[in-house]
Amino acid sequence: SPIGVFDSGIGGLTVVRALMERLPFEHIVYFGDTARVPYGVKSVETIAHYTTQIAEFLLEKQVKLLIIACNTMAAVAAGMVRDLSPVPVLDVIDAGALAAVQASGTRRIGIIGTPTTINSNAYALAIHRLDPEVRLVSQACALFVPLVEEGWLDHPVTRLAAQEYLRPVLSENIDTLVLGCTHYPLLKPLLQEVAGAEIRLIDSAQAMAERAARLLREQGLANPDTRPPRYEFFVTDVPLRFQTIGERFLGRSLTHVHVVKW
Ligand code: DGN
Repeated sequence: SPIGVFDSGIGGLTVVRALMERLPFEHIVYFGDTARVPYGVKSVETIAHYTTQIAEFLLEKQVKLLIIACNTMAAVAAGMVRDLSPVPVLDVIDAGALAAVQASGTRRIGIIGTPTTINSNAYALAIHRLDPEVRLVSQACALFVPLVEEGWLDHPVTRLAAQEYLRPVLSENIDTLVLGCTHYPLLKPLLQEVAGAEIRLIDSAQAMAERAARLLREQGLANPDTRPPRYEFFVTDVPLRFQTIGERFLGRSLTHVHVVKW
């Protein structure tokens, strides 16, 4: 059976890409709520309602594991998904928090994400659950999602925005920076340049792929079959430039896309 991955839109395709690379024999079903994105500006009740609806859709597809790829959904509704799901649930915030705590030597960690993710304090809670001594500094980077969707991955405007956003974070002597949003892995080269080579960037998509690989191994859920797996993508709308943006996130051509009308 497949792994179910979901996101508020197409951003979670960075997580799918990391899973494809780390677990090349696993079937994947993706759900992106492209008609209702962005979730970042909606109420907790609404986000919880949408998230439940998506989790139930994927459970009907007989997934063996649910992955919440969206930081905003993870921040607000991960507990609810865990309560309703008969299969294991992993979320990007837990995965990113664990990888950051393991990577940091000085225990001074920076977190960047969307305003909703940063305001939810979910990363701070997850990191402090693992290590209460960690000093955290967080920064909402509202402009990064539109800049990434515009394809300005190595553009002077993006570099300037990154310098502005990271200045207060870097002045706190962090040694580790968590990229707490589905879109930020695409900015990794630029952010590494702005942050400096000595700062460890935690790509939450890669952290999730590692976490999922470990869970499948530990619970004996890995697919023993080594034939090419099936990938299926469900979205609630096909917005402008969907194909171009989706393929940039996924790093390969995007096929087997189905539109679900809710
Ligand atoms: N997928 C969202 C996240 O990881 O925070 C970003 C896109 C959005 O909903 N604004």
